[in-house]
Amino acid sequence: MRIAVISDLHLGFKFGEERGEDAFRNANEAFSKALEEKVNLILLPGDIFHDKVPRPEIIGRAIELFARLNKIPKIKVINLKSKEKDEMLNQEIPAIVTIYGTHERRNSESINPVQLLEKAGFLTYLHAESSLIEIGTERIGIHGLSGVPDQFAVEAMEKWNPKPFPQVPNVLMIHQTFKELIPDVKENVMSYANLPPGFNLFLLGHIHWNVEDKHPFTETPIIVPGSTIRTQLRKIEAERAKGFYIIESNDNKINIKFKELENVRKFYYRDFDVSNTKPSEVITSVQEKISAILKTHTKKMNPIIRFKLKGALAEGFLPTDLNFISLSRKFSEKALLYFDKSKVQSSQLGERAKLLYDLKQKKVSIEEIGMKLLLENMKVTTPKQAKDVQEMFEKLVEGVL
Ligand SMILES: [Mn+2]
Repeated sequence: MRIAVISDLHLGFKFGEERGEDAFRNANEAFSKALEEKVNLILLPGDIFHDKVPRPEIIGRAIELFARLNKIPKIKVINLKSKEKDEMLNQEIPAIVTIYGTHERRNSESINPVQLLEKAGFLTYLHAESSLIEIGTERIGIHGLSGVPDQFAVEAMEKWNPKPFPQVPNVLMIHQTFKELIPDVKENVMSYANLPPGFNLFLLGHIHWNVEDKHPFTETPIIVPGSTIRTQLRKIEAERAKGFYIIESNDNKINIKFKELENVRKFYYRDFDVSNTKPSEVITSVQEKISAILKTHTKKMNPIIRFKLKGALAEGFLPTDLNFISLSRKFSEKALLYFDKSKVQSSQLGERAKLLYDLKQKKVSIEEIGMKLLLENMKVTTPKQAKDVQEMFEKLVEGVL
């Protein structure tokens, strides 16, 4: 049997903005390619939607998309198991099996958008459930744990404790943070070691870049298709292609291949060192870099260009002096520009610049700054004058004068 694994479609991401079509366009391309590949089953490891309560416009578009998949013949669920139940169903279901992700999870009394698509008959979702699926003469075990808050993921997996179905290939889908994939995460999250034994393949949603890995003990393949759309604009997202997987399972042997999406908006990521540079020089240099990128950019769709700026600006300048508004305007017809200034520092600041900087960082109150500037400008020389000015200022602040 042939299975497509498509993850993190994020339908509705930036809806109504220039990038608003990207999620739908990419999902559409992935679905078209999956249909061309004549897959028997599509697995979606979470985050079909970007929002847990999507607007009807987005749900409508999602329905149009999923209706295209009705062409795939129905499959049969033979057995459905969880902690609470073990049902022999022998029932036909759509050939789309999913879990819901972190972006879709709602409280247990509410209906999330993936459950809505299930009610509409487009797909089946699993939450701490194992399904024995039959397609033609072949069978496969599909096990799924929908997204849970990361701090409860280990516990949820232990409680569920899924067991592979005997004599068939078994695939487990999960949508969580793994410390092997996001090492800088602080909370106690899942690790590969928490994945249960006896499975042939692990399919991970949630991580937005493509990764192929192996379980450290069992060598079971761990596949992260990555999202079909770039949302976080991390450097790694610029380096990895967007796409999905085709899995072929024959006589317990599993063969995987990555299928790249071709019509994806290009994303360029640039590190930029601003050390000892004046803001005006930074702007000029960034502008040249944007022009150079655009010269080589041949695709019709405007690219995303993100600059990660770091270092200490020339003396006397503040990160806030770096203003890219005019650049964004200049290139607004040609590119989507993003500037990350969070790692820009100031070298020894002048006294006044430091005050303003501290104010912007909310380290000092506006009253403290006002007082300091007033004392400077009134050319106060004696402590008596200073006291008078201070009293007057305090009265002004309190609205007494
Ligand atoms: Mn996601």
